[in-house]
Amino acid sequence: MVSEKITIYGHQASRASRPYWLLREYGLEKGKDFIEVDTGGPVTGYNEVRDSAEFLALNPYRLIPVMTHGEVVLYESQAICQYIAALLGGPLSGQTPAETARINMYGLSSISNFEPNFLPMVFRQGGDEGRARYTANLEPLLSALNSELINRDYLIGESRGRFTVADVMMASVVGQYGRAIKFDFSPWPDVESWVQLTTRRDAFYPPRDMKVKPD
Ligand SMILES: N[C@@H](CCC(=O)N[C@@H](CS)C(=O)NCC(=O)O)C(=O)O
Repeated sequence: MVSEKITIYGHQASRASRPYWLLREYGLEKGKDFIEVDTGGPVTGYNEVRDSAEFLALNPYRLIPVMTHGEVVLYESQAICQYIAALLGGPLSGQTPAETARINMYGLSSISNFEPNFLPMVFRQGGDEGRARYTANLEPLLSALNSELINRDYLIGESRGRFTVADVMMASVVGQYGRAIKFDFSPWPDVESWVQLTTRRDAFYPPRDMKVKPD
């Protein structure tokens, strides 16, 4: 499907799960169509990759995921997902400049609005008090997302919408983290059904044995 293999640095139980989900949505297979480089972490154990000169040349910030595709080198999970969608095209990608811009908008919103409140709960930061505070922060955000999903299945497209990279990016945060912490979405029924629709797809599989750090 792609003439040159995409390489993703990062393991499934990290933000690299976002491009891996998208690659699977395109029917691409690990090893055959794309390469996964184990950069170590809490699940796979730590290794030296991230301290290597090769890796730091790709991302001087030392963070995963990183993608290489021929001469193209990208870090930031949202940028990587949007590159893959632009490269492989089809209904998962933006069909017009407006759709592409809205896809970018949801990618940015996922990491600027939702991630700073969901991720600390995954790592149980602040214990019960932290969870209450992050949940309170999320209430207006989830109400806003719910209003965007009323009468829709997906974020982008006409009528009820169609599944796109925008859903992959947003559900990688709201859906994946929300499910990991058993977040109660019931006050936001349209978000709840969208979480179910997106994260029950075959191509989505969360890092089941993700270990979370205690406080
Ligand atoms: N905004 C970045 C965040 C990247 C990031 O913080 N990655 C984490 C892993 S999910 C990381 O590399 N942390 C440092 C470490 O694990 O040593 C993205 O979405 O790609």
